[in-house]
Amino acid sequence: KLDVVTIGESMALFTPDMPGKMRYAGNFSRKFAGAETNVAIGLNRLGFKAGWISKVGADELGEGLLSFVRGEGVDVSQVKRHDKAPTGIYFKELRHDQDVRVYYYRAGSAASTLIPNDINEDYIAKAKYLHITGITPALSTSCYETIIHAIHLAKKHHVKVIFDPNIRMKLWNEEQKAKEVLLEIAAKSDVVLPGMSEAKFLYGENGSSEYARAFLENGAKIVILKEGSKGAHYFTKSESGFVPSYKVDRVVDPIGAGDGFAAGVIAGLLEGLPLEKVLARANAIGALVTMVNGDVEGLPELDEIDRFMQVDKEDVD
Ligand code: KDG
Repeated sequence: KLDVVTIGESMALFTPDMPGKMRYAGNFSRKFAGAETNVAIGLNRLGFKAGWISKVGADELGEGLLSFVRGEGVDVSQVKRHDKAPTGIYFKELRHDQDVRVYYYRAGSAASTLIPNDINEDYIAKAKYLHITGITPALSTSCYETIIHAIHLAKKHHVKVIFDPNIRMKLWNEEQKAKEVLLEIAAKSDVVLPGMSEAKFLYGENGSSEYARAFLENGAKIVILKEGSKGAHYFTKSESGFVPSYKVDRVVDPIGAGDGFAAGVIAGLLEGLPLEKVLARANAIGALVTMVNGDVEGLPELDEIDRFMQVDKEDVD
């Protein structure tokens, strides 16, 4: 039985071995990543069972990706292979530690051909949470339909929906469409995890409590507003608070921190922790992910999180 099911595209990820402009890079490290599998892998490290619904190309990178995700303890029984469309690729350019860029080579990829029929109802029905990001509905119309269908199935079977808007403007053709779709999904979700800039994109310039009220009125039960390295706010109808994050001396690679954070939130909610504690741990995971190159390589186990939180406390004292 699964704790969490997630749906989306993962890709082969190439990172130049040296910082600087990628045009000069001759040597790359090949990794694998994608927001949804980042979360699933994060959950596995925390002791939970996650399953991933997707498509990969019937190609070498697809086989590598499948082995990798399976090797990280995620159930890949619902991942199909596409004969014609390839596995997507993305590049991560670390110009320097404050300037990290991504380049996608994923248009027409296998995962972008996902259709509602690819979803097995029983698979979703067995989970406690369905994790959705705003990346998948941006990939194609059929991906959007697949996400809406999956959410419908989750609701039918009382599976909670957790939504991370993960706005990637490079994937959307029109801002207005992005807003509409992301708000539609947020309205159907139990927990939403927007960053402050995402809240601003969706609702215009405002303060954190105004954003929270807007998301709660739109239908969410728990709103977690992320302020990156500063920390995160939580809001429900009856409680709210802010939980500061942890000090990171040198950010090596910030990409994937939000996914680590999301894995921490889901794990904490599954354990029934109070929101204050849920966010403290999610913040710690986010911080730990930024200290390591790669989206998932820095995802911690529980004992590593405890040690990190303890050291940070001693620093403050
Ligand atoms: O959150 C990290 C993701 O952005 C990264 O893994 C790549 O899935 C990816 C995407 O679509 O940007």
